[in-house]
Amino acid sequence: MKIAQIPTQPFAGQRPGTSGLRKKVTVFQQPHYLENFVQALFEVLEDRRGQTLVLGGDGRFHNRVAVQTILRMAAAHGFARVLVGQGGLLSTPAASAVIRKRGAYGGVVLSASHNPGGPDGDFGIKYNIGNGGPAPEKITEAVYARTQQLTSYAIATEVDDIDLGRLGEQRIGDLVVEVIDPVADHAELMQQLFDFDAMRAWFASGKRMCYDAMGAAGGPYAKAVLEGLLGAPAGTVINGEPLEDFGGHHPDPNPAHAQELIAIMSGPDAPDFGAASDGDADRNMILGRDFVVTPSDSLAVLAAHATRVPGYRKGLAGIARSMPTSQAADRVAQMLGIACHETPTGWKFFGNLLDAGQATLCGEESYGTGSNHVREKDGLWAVLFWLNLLASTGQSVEQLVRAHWARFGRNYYSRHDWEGVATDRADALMSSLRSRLPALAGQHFGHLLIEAADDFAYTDPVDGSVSKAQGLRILLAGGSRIVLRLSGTGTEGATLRVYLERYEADPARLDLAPQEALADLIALADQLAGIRSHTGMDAPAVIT
Ligand code: VG1
Ligand code: CO
Repeated sequence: MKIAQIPTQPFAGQRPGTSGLRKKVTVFQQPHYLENFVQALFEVLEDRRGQTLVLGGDGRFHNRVAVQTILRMAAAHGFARVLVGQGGLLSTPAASAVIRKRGAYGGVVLSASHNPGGPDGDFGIKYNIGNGGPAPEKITEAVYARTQQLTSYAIATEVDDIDLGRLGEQRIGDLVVEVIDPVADHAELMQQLFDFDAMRAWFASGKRMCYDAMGAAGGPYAKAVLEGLLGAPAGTVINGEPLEDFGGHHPDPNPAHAQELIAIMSGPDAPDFGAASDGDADRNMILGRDFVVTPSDSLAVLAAHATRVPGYRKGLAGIARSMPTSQAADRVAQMLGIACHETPTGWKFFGNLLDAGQATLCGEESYGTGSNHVREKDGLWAVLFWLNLLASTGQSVEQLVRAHWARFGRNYYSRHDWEGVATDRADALMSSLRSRLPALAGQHFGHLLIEAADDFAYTDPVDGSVSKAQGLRILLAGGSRIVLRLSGTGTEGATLRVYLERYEADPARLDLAPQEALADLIALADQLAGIRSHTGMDAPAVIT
């Protein structure tokens, strides 16, 4: 092996967003593009020498090429060992589990998550620290700053590719590359948390489920646990083979993109339980028979029933939710007498709360749910939590949710995504509304009263770091909210996310269609922000 110093020049725009650096595959295919980012990362990780790194991705197009490059760069930068998932595969929650279990220094996860894949799709890279969670902004900003100053990168040359199919140790010079089973550590962790006997009995009694892995990384994990350990019949997991282009689908588990599963769950022979996960298997969608559970409600239901599950028998230290996520979990926290923390969007903001023991369960409205078992959201974990509840209560998904609404009231919720907006128009919309926020408090719009309006800022209670401009909030009397923010994961133009929430306690009004229940707020959002006029669009591209 030789180590080459390859001359390079900075690329603009290598700043990680909500969850790592995401760009079109064609951007990553430019010579030196990935190498520059990895060089900047390794330079920032000053005490990396002699350490163990975890490496893997969601299996999308360009994954294998990128894995070989990063292995050669790890060899050139003094790492002692890299644990890489077989086939280059590691779901995001599995990478987190492996980092924690093996005491690794950190991990590199190659994923653009729920974004489409393939040669014309997206690719991404993110770094996770030793607690298994996404690098905090302090690190991602330092990496970005380095990318803007690079003149060369170091990489091992005159070496063979690692055989990613062969389990066990191989070498690049002094670097030991260990190809590991991507599923084993995560599956073992699941068995520590959930009542596998009860879930096995649930399947044995003839209950059925359908898990849509959407042609992405979640398939092997779901098959190993559901069809393997829990004895669910073969075929319980659909689209279970990870494909480089996800079969041409958009691997985003929501009712808009998981239409095959929605059709199965609303069909005449619908199984009892439906679930789906995204590209890197950290998101989850939960369905009952002809019944969709919102992610915000899912978090609240899991929190309310947590002590029924072995891993959470002792109760919860606290709950954390991202700011746009509905306040359903807050009501459960209040009932339990524990804190409900409100953080900016993105899992990295949960890390300190979890490490400090201030939160046990976390959730985001974007189909993300998780706990202190790892430091990422975890699709299969959420599905098993629900399955454990179905098995231990004997109730259906719909019964559990309706009982929850009857007890706590219902937080009607919807997110409207305006995709592909010209960046300058989206910025103009946000800055115009931002400048008018101070004047909104106290104003009436029909029967709606605005109590407060601000640009959400967060001070991390553990390390005191401050994150500003995390979303425009319009808070109305009675607990209703309108939130607007721009996506930090897209790769084309800007995506405006409009989050809408209304609380309803009247037992006679718990069964409305969400878009109707939220109609006043939807109209007010457009009136206040001028969404249609700014974007020139008639309707959001995706409603969840
Ligand atoms: C979106 C979601 C956010 C989530 C992030 C990463 O970010 O809104 O809740 O944490 O994706 O999820 P944004 O900035 O586009 O709104 V994943 O599964 O794409 O890693
Ligand atoms: Co994801």
